[in-house]
Amino acid sequence: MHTEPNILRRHDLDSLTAVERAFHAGPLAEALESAPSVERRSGLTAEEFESEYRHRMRPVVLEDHVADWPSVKTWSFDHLAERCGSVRVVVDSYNTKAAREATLAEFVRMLHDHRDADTAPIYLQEWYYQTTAPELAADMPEMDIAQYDFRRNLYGETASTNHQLWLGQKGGVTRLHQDSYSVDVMHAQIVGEKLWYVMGPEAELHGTTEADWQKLSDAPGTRLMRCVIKPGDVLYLPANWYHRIELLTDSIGLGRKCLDESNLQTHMRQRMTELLSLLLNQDEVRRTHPELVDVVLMRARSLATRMNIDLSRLRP
Ligand SMILES: O=C(O)CCC(=O)C(=O)O
Repeated sequence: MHTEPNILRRHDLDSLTAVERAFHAGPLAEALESAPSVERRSGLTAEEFESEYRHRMRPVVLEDHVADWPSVKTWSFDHLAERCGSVRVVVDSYNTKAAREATLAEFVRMLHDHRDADTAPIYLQEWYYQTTAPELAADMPEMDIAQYDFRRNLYGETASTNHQLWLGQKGGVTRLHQDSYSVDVMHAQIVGEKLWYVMGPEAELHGTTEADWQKLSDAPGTRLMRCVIKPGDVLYLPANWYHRIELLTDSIGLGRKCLDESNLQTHMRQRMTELLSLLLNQDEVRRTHPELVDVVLMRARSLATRMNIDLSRLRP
């Protein structure tokens, strides 16, 4: 059985907990306090963004880049509850024990009720709103800087507009992770503020719960940085950068992924590896990666649906 040596890339609960703990106390937490900020730029043209950041694979916060979006100007939690309150969502979907179905209106009510309660913050993570509330898309128009997204050539227009909304309560956390399939992150902040800690793709630490966090913090490849994004800001992170997010206030953000053509080969290889492993070796995969199988199946099914693929047939 292959065990991922880099603790930052493991998905088992012990490793996830050890990494999360390192963000709260110890050498990594101390290094984060003084970590440099991700560069902030305002008024960049799409060409400047391309040449200064995307082609050089440098993270950047584009200040106020979507400040004129209707969502940034008008949205609140209550506004969304009024517009699409009956839509069903899965709250706390990243926490298998806490995950539960609710309507969006119920989620917003829970958010209000939890405000003064001594309970864990609730988070509606990765809501693929376009299948259940497509009318919201008009309030988040396509960004000029995202035109390079190669997924529309691969999967068609519908599948490539598979963006996600993240709605959560102050204190909510998305643990450190890299996005799957080598896609770039473009995260637009709509309501509230979020703190992002990011690390370069070379960041690596072998070991288990006793890992040497000082070594990681000191390594040049770690490239530890932080930034706070505010309504109207867009954070660009090149593919495979690690990120961990903490909600400084109640928050709504749009996760919009982009596939850079230069990552096409890696992207296809990762997708094929997943699909072929599921198809040809599912029992072994269930044994070695029990926490990932259902997620990967769900993602593959949803991509197939959006691509209009009939899963009961071999050929059209
Ligand atoms: O905002 C969050 O909590 C997570 C967002 C994220 O991981 C992403 O957009 O890739």
